[in-house]
Amino acid sequence: MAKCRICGGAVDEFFDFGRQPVSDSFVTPETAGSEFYFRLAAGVCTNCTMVQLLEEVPREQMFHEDYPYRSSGSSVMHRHFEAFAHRLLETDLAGDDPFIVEIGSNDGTMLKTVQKAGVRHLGVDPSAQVGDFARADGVRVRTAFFEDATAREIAASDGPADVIFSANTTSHIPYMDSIFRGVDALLASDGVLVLEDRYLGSIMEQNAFDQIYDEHFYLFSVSSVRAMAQTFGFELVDVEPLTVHGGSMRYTIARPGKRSPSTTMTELLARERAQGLASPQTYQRFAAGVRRSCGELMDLLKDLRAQGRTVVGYGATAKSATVINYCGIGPELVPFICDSTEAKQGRLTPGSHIPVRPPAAFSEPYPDYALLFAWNHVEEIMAKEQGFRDAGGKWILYVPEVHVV
Ligand code: DWN
Ligand code: SAH
Ligand code: ZN
Repeated sequence: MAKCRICGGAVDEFFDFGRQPVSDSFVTPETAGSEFYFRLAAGVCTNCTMVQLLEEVPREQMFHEDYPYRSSGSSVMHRHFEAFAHRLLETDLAGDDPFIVEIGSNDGTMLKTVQKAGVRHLGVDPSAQVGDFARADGVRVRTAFFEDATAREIAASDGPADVIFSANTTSHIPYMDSIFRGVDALLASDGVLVLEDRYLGSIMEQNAFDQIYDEHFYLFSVSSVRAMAQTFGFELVDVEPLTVHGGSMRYTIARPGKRSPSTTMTELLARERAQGLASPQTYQRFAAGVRRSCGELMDLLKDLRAQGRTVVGYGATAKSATVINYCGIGPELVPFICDSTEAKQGRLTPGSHIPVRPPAAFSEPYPDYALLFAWNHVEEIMAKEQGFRDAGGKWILYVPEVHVV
């Protein structure tokens, strides 16, 4: 039985997707086949309930000069981060000479608002290309992996941070022991660490099995984050459910006794017990759901091909690598995927090598069906592509189950 990366407890494996490629390695025809593969399998810790991968992908294989994902690719996420930055500016960043550090600052979408307010900030992100976009916007970024040593250097050069913020990043980092040692070195004594990430409760509810991929080493819950904070000498003091990314959770963590815990946490812990996030049956049901969704999706795609219908993919997401490669979707079923990210256009998806094309390709001409891989942005995308529906087009979704709208 594998050991939990957080507490050393026994990890109970509940699904094995087999050998899968790194999800954001969009290749060229020349580099196709060079993707890094690993065994993608997920388990739940029988002690601290942390859901985690059974195999770690070397971080340099995932996050590097050419990492393509940009937070600003979604206007909903843009507004989401702007709103939270404003909230911080009115609360934890309202003191004298405040300082915020963001772990996983990406293209600066969140820190841009802080920068405009003239507040001291520093983004930390190892992906150089996206960091260049942040710097072009005047955001201060250090191209590095945040960990113990990096944090100590920042503490020495810039002093303590009132806020350390991290969205959809700490779930990508197996070495959370080093992260929390770094937070301890960098965070002011009454400072807060604010994490937000896709929420395990929503993933289980929606059978969103594509959220399991190389970058998502952990899938956080209130219960597992509370245990993680405690393990590393901190205290979870507040939680806030969020609707973004198909259902996320914002966690506020402080040094023990520094902030009074909110009642929301007690309610959500009770809800997680009722949902069975610590019971093996929940993960067995999830595993059955994965097999069902993949079978139904492949049947639908093959039927549509047999009928001579055209199907294209919409949103070359990292999570689509799990759906496409585990279910066996190839260019013969989905000839291309359109995506607004320039760094992905003209490339091929990892493993299945489906071409990625610019958004204009979607309406030249519209297909009969669009398979929505970016289902977590469904409202934003369907509103943007109303013309597709007006032309009689239909959307295929596979979360929470396979259905056509
Ligand atoms: O956790 C992560 C999240 C924050 O972002 C990272 N591990 C990597 C990445 O995951 P993802 O690629 O699954 O994220 P998204 O936000 O679901 O990706 C959406 C994709 O769809 C992007 O490539 C942009 C594209 N897109 C588009 O073509 N048209 C997105 C929108 C909103 C659109 O209108
Ligand atoms: N926070 C953004 C980006 C999330 S994508 C958002 O929520 O949209 C994950 C980001 O984490 C990538 O930009 C990746 O380069 C970064 N990352 C991965 N490991 C990291 C580490 N140890 N320290 C800082 N950033 C890291
Ligand atoms: Zn554990």
